[in-house]
Amino acid sequence: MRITVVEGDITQQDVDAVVNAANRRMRGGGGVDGAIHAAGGPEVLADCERRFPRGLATGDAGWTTAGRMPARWVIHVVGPNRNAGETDRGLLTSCYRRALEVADELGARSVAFPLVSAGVYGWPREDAVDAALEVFRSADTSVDEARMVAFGRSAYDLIRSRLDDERPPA
Ligand code: AR6
Repeated sequence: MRITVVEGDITQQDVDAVVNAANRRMRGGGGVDGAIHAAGGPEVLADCERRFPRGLATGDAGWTTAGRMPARWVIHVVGPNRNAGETDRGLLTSCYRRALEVADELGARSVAFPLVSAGVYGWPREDAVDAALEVFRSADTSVDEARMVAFGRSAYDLIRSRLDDERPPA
């Protein structure tokens, strides 16, 4: 699996699936969740209500339509809310692992990821990047491209530097 990095808005990515940093209620919210529901339109919320009547557990993933976005599916994950005392890093790596499993079930080959939990949920950004990279590096999946979408220049530079750090010298 190739790991790529772009700076931009996840809702505009031309990939099979975009990952949403949702919450347990699965009825939309702020941050990337708000942007995905706004760009995808009301079909995304309607599909959330249909597929997740009782919401989703922290660390888990599930899919809906992407509505009006270029992608075909949204893979929703619920990251740990560090600000509410959810400090178990395994819950964060679980989001990425489960997202790739759902992508494989769907047959999605390209998947765009935000930095789950690194916004409102307060996970330190550098460790949020490393958690994603750890899972991507060791994943057994049919996904060809994991695209990390950096929201802003400083996130882009951080992800690039963590990626380059991990690469052994030639
Ligand atoms: N494209 C890519 N990345 C984005 C975008 C975007 N359009 N918008 C924000 N980010 P957050 P969380 C980045 O807060 O910490 C919501 O209210 C952002 O810079 O969206 O998992 C949900 O409903 C940050 O790096 O998600 C939940 O209640 C990253 O996406 C809660 O927030 C994640 O920030 C989830 O909090």
